[in-house]
Amino acid sequence: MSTRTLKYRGPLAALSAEDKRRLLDRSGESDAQVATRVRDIIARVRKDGDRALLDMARELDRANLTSVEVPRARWEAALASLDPKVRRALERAARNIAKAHEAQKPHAIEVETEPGIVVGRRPDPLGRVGVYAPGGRAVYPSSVLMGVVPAKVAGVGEVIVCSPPGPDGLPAAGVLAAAALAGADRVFALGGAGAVAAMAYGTQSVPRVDRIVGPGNAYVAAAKLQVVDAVAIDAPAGPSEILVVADRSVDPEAVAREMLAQAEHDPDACCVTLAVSVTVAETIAAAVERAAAKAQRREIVTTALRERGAVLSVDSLEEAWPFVSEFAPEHLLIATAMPREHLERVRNCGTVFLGERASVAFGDYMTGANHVLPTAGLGHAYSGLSVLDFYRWTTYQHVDHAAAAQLAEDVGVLADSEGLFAHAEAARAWRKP
Ligand code: HSO
Ligand code: ZN
Repeated sequence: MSTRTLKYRGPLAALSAEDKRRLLDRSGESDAQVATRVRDIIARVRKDGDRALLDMARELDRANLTSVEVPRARWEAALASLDPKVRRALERAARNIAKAHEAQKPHAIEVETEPGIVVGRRPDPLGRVGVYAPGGRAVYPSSVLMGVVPAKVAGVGEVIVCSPPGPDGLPAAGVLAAAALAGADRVFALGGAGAVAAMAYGTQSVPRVDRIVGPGNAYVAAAKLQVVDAVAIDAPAGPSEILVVADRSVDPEAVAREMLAQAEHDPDACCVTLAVSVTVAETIAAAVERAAAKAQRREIVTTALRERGAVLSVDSLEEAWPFVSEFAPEHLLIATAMPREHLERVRNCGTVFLGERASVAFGDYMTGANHVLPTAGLGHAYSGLSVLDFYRWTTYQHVDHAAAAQLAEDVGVLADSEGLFAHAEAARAWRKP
């Protein structure tokens, strides 16, 4: 059996500084050519609107569209003809996502900072949100649910879905069905940077949105970063990642299954296991190699493992936790005897799975947690998609008569010190109650 599938094997402590840096750095080169092409596409959409979108559908998707909007009857038909087993499972997933995200809803707050001074903050659902759903290799109806359901739970006024058309002029049937099931309001057959530009700036038929969410390819990611002057975006999400921390209680085959599950997403996926003791690591590495050789998506899996796959040993769990927080994986699986005990030790992970039974696949589809998560180590700064992404906040303040008189002089002093005399005047006018 080949032992060459995994890029890194051996003790974590023995990794060279260069190898460790390579393992931690999943940022991918920012491609100047992609950025330039995206800039052109955005300019074209801003200038020519629908005309540009229809031309690009022909050029890039080989789709001859007369309109970019997909009539509701089409997506409802896609849902009606969905395999009933798949439909029931999607409905179950949607219910759990709704339940989990309902519980995350924010509340308005009011606080009296001094007697008579009240400061409040109220969450308002966004007016309109755009959910992007990729085509090609990553046609994931489950990801449509992860964007649309939380937006609807938040009370967003209108949720639109954009997904690239195939040659028949329609997005993938599963994406259409999921959009219908999740309660999307409008669907557009639009892909790539053009879709992002249309949602950010609006065209004759695509309404501009307040926030764009959902994963996409390099063009979509680059486009999102170029439209932040007009619209909010979600955390940048790239190729899938998993970090497994395993002790000797774990079934090596279970760890191998988890490594493969994320590896099959993308040849650029990053799958790493830290195992306590050299022997456990060796057993897991062998299980991963065996499973990879038999994987249905073997090309993708073996490329991912060959480029970035690692099974490394640590002497103790204590040695693992600092690496976990530094690595900041999209998914952390704590496959140890007492997983919950370690939760407090970890930071920066997109989402954490507690115990070998908590397969990442459960979270990817069904637990109700969101699977749109920060990757490439960005978990140190960003969180996964949640209901909170679908609000903006209004703050307000109220000052009663006595409090105004109390504030006047100190505010006047600060305003004078900044040379803002009209501010001082506005404050001091209330000196007398
Ligand atoms: N694991 C992916 C999400 C997904 N899995 C969709 C299955 N379908 C996020 O990295
Ligand atoms: Zn997945």
